[in-house]
Amino acid sequence: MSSGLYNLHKADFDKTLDLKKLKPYGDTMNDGKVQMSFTLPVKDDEKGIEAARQYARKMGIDEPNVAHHMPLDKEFTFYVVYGSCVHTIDYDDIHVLTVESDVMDMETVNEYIKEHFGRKLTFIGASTGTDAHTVGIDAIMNRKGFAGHYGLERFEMIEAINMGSQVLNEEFIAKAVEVNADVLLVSQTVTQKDVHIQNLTEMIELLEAEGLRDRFIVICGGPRITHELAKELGYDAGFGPGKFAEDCASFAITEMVKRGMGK
Ligand code: B12
Repeated sequence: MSSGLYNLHKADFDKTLDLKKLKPYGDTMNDGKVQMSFTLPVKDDEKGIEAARQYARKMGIDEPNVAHHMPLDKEFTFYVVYGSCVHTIDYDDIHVLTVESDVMDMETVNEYIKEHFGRKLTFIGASTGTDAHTVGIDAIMNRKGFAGHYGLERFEMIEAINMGSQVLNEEFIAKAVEVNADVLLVSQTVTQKDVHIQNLTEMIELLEAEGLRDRFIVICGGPRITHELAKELGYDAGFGPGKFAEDCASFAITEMVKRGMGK
């Protein structure tokens, strides 16, 4: 164990930590140490290294040290910079909107559905719009699942329909109606030019226009999706990295019961 980590366990730990002025921890409390990487569109030479240092200083990094630099091309260089960040944040003033349902495991989800619905529930999912990324929605839906968490296809009481990627919102909604889905799962990975916001918004607008919004539980997910963003855009919930089939299924079925959609 490094001496810094050892210090964490010493009795004076709480005296030096001020959550109102939270800073990164590197080796000692409040040292603000961070390591970051970025690319500058310049040659890999001494001038480029100085540019990286100056840029880091402007970002609030004190005594920046260019720990690594590597040319990506003639005119592009990758830098790893290490230093102490001067900025602090008030941790006590942070309020995050999170999904508030208890997470059940696969067996408990199945039992809950049997008890409250007495039938299989249909979950339909897709990566919509122009988004070609499938790994996120597959992680939630594919039988084998992701990172040791089984996907919805494996849940005995869930009929999981995965439409894949680049599915138009109209096509997705039409299929949801055709199969009489209970839960809609939308995945968005690409966020360039806020394309995910436009696409997610269009989905809700189409559902509303067709008078279908209240018929389904509508959930979105992806690397940059937070529950707060999802709620803002009119979704029932949003899930990001580190969330799995059981998180999303637990939310959907308890929410359906809350809304009187059970038997
Ligand atoms: C693999 C990959 C690809 C593959 C995709 C193959 C496939 N079949 O999916 C290919 C090579 C095709 C690809 C293409 C492109 N890609 Co790409 N890709 C990646 C990469 C390396 C990994 C993404 C991934 O699979 N993550 C693993 C999954 C499991 O994580 P996840 O999606 O976050 O899912 C988890 C949660 O978010 C959540 N979740 C996700 N969806 C849902 C849905 C619901 C309902 C729920 C409940 C939860 C949930 O659950 C999952 C498990 O916890 C990332 C970089 C990276 N390292 O992340 C870039 C990345 C996503 N790609 C990127 C880009 C830009 C593209 C292209 C536009 C590149 C180009 N110019 O052509 C194209 C896309 C074209 C298009 N029309 O979409 C950018 C996106 C930048 C941005 N913010 O918009 C990234 C971040 C790379 C980068 N640093 O620039 N890509």
